[in-house]
Amino acid sequence: SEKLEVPEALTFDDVLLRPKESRIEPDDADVSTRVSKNVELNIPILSAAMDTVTESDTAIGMAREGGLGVLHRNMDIETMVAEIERIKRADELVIDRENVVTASPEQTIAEVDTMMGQEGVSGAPVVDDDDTVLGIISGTDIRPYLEVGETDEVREAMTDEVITAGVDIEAREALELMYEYKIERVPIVDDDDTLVGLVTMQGLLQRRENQDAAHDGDGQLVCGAAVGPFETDRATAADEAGADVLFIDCAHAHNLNVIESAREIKDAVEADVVVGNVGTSEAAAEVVDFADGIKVGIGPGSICTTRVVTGAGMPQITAVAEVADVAAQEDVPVIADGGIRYSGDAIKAIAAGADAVMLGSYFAGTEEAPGRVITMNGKKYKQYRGMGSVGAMKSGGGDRYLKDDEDGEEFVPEGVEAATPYKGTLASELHQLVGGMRSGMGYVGAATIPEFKERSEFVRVSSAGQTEGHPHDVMITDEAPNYSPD
Ligand code: RVP
Repeated sequence: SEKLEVPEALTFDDVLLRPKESRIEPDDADVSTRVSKNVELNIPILSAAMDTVTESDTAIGMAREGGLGVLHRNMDIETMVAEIERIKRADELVIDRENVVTASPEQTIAEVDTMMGQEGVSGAPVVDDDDTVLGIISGTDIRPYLEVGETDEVREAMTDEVITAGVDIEAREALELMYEYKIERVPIVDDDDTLVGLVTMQGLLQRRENQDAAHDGDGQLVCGAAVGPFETDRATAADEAGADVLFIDCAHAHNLNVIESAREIKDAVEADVVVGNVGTSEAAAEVVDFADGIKVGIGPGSICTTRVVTGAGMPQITAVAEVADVAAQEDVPVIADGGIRYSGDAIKAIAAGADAVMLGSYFAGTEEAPGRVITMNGKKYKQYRGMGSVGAMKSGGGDRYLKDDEDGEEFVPEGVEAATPYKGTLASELHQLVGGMRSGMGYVGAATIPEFKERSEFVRVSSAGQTEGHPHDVMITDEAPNYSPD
């Protein structure tokens, strides 16, 4: 029957990268990329919009390492706005006035000491009622008074010859000022000496530690946010709060209602809009004219049961390659979402045509990820669940899978609730992931992601070849940081 003349579709384990002539050492490989038309990253990695993967801690960690965290949408809009603001403020050079802890000259030493302790700061600009900067007070200034003059006023103890700077100060200048005058903080003032912000040494050092952080045009960390396909309110709120990329969060974006609504959202916001998930060239063709990025993945996720529950899906390497062919015509970036277990899978997804990859389970066990720590048989795990699982849908994500009935009781889930081994920090996981990807680029002899996409070729692997590729005929005695047997 013609019905049975079916095309083959491949996934990660079906293919390997053909090794090629190379002069590229892994450290030389440039892994910077575009995640959407206007947003660049320094590593091609995104953390999934899932309630056990990405809230602000994960997003801050991702952006500090050069990637992008995508906030999940199982939270109300207000909470999401606060999360976006937290990410945006995290590594700002100049702390905004409203977030600067200040002292008044009439406060007592005891009061200011308590206040600094509560606010977790070790110094504060001293301002009068009009916010004019009069001085600065630090732990060092007040220490001598604590024994003998707790009721003395701040004006007695403060340093009144205060070094200030204007709003256009750059990180390097701020650091030079601090070194020259041996100070820890520089109040930022306008022409009338009114306080408008603060630069701290701690903030500067944090920024220096993360040289490869992904920043927006204002020097703030980049931030992504998931929005439901029909959630225009959430989209505009996230946009106004400063999210750089909105992700239309849908399990089947080749739904024409979803596409119509995504177009409307795109017109209503300034942020880039990534549309997904899709898995075929036909779906890509429907969105390529307006999407700033296309996200690919129908059923590859580790916690996803879409393929078994619905019988529909596309093995991920074929899905990415099909979509990438269409996206390339309009120069729209492609994100491969789901199914990545090892760094080798991630770089294969890029070879298939993706510009960046999104992972859930890989990050769910990290310290930064939300979710409970569970102990089983003396080992630590963290909760990891699909957004289409019963648990996640009950706490709000029901419309992603469009299956909940009126009272929300009888879900037909397309995901499971699981646990994943507790890992270390996000930074150490990313180090392994990106390190492996760089090595893959070395094997292919490509110095950049675009060059790698161009130059890489696949070979097809048999099941014997697959077995050969994993450790075999040995008993693993020590855990490797980047490999665990399935
Ligand atoms: P993985 O990295 O394999 O854990 O997959 C993560 C991806 O799985 C997510 O980015 C999302 O596209 C998909 N997902 C999330 N929830 C579900 C589900 O419940 N089916 N699937």
